[in-house]
Amino acid sequence: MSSINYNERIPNNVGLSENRRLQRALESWLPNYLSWWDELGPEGTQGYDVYLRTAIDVSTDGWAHFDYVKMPEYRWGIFLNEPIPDRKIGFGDHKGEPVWQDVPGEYRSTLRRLIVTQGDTEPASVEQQRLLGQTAPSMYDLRNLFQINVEEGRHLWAMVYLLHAHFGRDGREEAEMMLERHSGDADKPRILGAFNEPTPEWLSMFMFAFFTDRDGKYQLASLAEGAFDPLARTCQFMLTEEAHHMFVGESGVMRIVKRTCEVMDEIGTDDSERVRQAGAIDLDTMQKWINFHYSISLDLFGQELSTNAANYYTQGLKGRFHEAKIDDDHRLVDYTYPVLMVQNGKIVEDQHPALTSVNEKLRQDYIDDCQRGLNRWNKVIEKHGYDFRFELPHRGFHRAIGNFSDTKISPSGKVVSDSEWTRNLENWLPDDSDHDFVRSLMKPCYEMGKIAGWISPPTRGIHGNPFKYEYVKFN
Ligand code: BYC
Repeated sequence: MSSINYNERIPNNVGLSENRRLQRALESWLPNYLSWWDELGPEGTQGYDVYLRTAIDVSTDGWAHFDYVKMPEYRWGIFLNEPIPDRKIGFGDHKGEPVWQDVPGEYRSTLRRLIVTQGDTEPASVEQQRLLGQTAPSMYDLRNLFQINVEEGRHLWAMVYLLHAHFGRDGREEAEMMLERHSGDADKPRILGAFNEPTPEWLSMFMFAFFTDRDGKYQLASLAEGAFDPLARTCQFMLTEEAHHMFVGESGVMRIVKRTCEVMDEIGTDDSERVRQAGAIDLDTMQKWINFHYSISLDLFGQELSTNAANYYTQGLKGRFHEAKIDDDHRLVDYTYPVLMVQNGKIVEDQHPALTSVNEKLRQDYIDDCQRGLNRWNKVIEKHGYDFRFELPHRGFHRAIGNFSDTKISPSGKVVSDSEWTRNLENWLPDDSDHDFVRSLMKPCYEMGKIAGWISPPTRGIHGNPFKYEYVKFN
């Protein structure tokens, strides 16, 4: 492991300067990346100086260095966590063997595919969020958006490095394709469904950061368990950055809830229409956003029963969340797992081989984590004395992938007819008028220390600074 060399064009702790060929290949990808950032990164922000955290070291304090940076000049680098000496494979057929530093030939295409799928989501999210810089509710939020954007860009670098370093010519071609597919593009869309949905306003931004980034946490944690050590170490490092993205999501929604409750207190009613007239986002509307973002994020875990997932596990490529903490044989050949299915118009629970159910197990871990966040939001409502509580819809609601994709399920988990679905849709998911309303609130508020009326300020600022701080210099 070499230390980070910041004088290089591409800062890294992978000894890039000792591998001229790889260094040249990545340096020739850099201008393509920068023109992609220019074209599809945050719109109109090239000259802004942003108070950003940049990784300068992978040690606990070294990755949190703060300074003003113009985003196109951000030091997108390649950072892997330190190797764990004598690390052994923790699950599957190769359990107990040393981890791999190179890609075994027989798993090459599967690993490449996993890395490409992971990598594809990173620039996708930047594309989805590219217009949000025009309507942030405060300078603090604007800065957080840009922090997330540059880190997603760095996560793309992380995957592109692996492709270049370990997959030869087809890896380089895949790296090119990462910049050719675009979110929502009819001809060349991003690979996974949720990454082709627009993120047109800040309620969606916070929900995306809470629900969809959290899928990132669980997928990265599963890949971090894997036998291919460079991927595992890369994912470990990405997870440290991911935590801040989820914080932005959870605290963002929390601040909206708080503001809404304050407005309800002020006007003396929780009537949705009145709340909207008072310029806040009513809780019913927020529930619809939860229903949407949660359900499309559930799809990101793949099918409940997946031979792909079973193979990834058996081959040691992708484990379960916190694999080592689970008390079983880590091979799963003789285990079963409960999975919900639709049979004869009813939802029933069946036991299935645990191996083919690993996607579902991961989804369950994710659901439990989401529920904890909702409980925290609900506490705010409870504190203000209102009866309303947010709920996660049933896992079968509004699904496009897996067991429920052909059946209409209500948020409460009832199988419903097509006509019942259509009749209730406007109560369950955002419709045009909801979108119009939320968009109507989106006015930029960029005066230092000021904030839009539909969200409350954060309890603290960034890196010990107050909320009233010049987080972005517009120049
Ligand atoms: N959309 O056997 P199955 C993040 C496809 S987010 C479209 O269940 P598998 C981030 C599937 O590809 C984390 N297609 O699949 C967050 C397969 O295709 P083929 C991203 C889908 O492989 C915010 C077929 O359906 N990381 O980091 O077990 C901001 C059969 O499905 C979808 C990863 O995803 C879908 N939603 O599971 C920035 C980790 N779901 O074989 C970043 C890497 C499934 O028929 N990826 N399909 O052509 C994986 O581990 C797996 O590919 C999946 C799918 C878990 C996604």
